[in-house]
Amino acid sequence: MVSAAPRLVLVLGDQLSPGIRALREADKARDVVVMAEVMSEASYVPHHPKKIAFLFAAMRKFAASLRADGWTVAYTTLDDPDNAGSIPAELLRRAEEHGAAEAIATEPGEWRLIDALEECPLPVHQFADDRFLASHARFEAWAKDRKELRMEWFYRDMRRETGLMMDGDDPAGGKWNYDHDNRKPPKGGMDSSGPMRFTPDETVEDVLALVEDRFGDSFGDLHPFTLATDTGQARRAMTHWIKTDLPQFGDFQDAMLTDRPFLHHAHLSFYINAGLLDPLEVCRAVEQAWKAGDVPINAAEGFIRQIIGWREYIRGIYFLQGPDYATRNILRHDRDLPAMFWGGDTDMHCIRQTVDQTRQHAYAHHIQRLMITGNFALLAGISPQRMQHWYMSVYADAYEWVMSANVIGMSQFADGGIVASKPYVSSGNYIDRMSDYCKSCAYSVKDKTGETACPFNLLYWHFLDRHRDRFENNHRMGNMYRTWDRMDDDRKTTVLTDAEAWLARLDAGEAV
Ligand code: FAD
Ligand code: DLZ
Ligand code: SF4
Repeated sequence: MVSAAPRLVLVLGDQLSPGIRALREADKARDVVVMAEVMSEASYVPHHPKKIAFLFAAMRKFAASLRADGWTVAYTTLDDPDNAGSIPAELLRRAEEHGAAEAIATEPGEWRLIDALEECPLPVHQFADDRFLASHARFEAWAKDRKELRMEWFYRDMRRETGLMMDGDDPAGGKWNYDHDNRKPPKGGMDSSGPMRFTPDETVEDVLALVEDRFGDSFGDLHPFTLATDTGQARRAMTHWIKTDLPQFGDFQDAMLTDRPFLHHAHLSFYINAGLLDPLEVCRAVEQAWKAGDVPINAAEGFIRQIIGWREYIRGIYFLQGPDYATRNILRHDRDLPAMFWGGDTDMHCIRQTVDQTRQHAYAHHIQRLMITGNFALLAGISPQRMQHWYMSVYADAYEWVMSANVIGMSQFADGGIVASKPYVSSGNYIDRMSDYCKSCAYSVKDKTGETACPFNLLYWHFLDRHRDRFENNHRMGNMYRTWDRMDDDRKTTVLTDAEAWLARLDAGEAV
């Protein structure tokens, strides 16, 4: 009997889950899994070297585990002389090598790559990525006919559908959302040992040498490299975090401290997004810790909401809104990204801390991304597309499906309010309340005008003033405009003049 030609089974660098759809659809005895380290993916933005090393090491280990499980795997390393340079080109090369006439894949998380697979001369069937709770159709059905796409309503549906922290039809503890308890400022003596660290094995060492050689000049420290690079390690990291930090996660979710990049955050997004951890598995483990009485309800609910609420919702918006979403810029902000985002000198301690940690760890926690770098960019009028490019480049958990609605929508309000009902902007007061940054800053958070005034204070009013037409009737911003309107005219003029002068220095490339 003549055996049928093999199909190629594409597994991308962020699809490292043994149960991924394309593998479930494939025939282990006949088909060939294709995995490839390619320059097109490694350089479409200047990724942080830690991100590249993390993904390549995890890809190599995943390929080894598939082989051990009986799959035929055609794996291409970046330095393979035959490497064709892109995912479609690698598929074509492998098709010729194995006599395959078609390929199957799990839908990638970026329109860019979905389109590239559609245009590939080899037919590639893309199956839905069912590692997410809400399919595209499910999210569309939820969004249809709604005037406002607020995350909270979507989240409640996901609670009901998963049964997570539910008491019959009601939320456990009687409330859907305990966010109110999750905004405590940092307190003295707060400590955490941080995420679990892993010593690089031989596979990781090989990848580190390659990445050092090819991407050593990009922004970001490759060493020390202590990330988990397989599911076993990622599960140990998760269990460690649930035991050591989850109990405090809720209370101090919004807090920021100098030289404490992780505080009580999970540091699990790298692993979940690459497929090493299943999001529902993480949520069930958290629910279990709460049921066992080891974790307070505000911590468990707060974390589960981030995963089945925010993470799913953010992806839903990206696919619902379509490929042009990432190009939106409703506020017409067009300022260049200042050098301080790439490590250039600045007197702003909060920015310096966030950028330094990002350089070291390819990580910053949510409030640093939203209320330090994001808040600053929005107030200063930096182009949202340049911001998205920066965030995509520097964070190891960044893929467009999760970055776009966070940056364009939540952080920069560039989608006109689909994700956020009002812009996430604040003066220095918020940062002072939620961190210890201002104590070590060259600027004074108490000063509202003058050379030493905190730039967030100046730019906050500048933002409100220049976007008055758009925001003054937003009922959540009325108080802000009333405060501004109560200031006497001379003071307003001084604030705006000082803000303009500060922005001029920024534009001139001064280390402000
Ligand atoms: P924790 O604070 O411990 O949160 C738990 C988990 O919830 C995270 O691991 C993550 O999987 C999920 N989560 C929480 N908030 C979000 C959210 N808004 N969107 C999606 N998932 C969420 N997250 C990414 O995974 N990739 C990104 O590229 C990304 N870019 C962001 C850009 C901006 C401007 C902002 C404001 C947020 C961004 N986030 C992104 C969301 C969030 O900041 C990170 O998920 C989080 O900091 C990861 O760290 P952690 O694992 O310690 O998370
Ligand atoms: C991010 C990334 C990088 C840096 N390199 C590769 C790669 O060489 N091969 C690969 O299959 N995937 C890589 N990835 C992940 C892809 O960019 C990701 O699959 C798409 O962005 C879709 O989410
Ligand atoms: Fe940041 Fe202003 Fe505080 Fe300095 S004073 S750390 S610039 S908020």
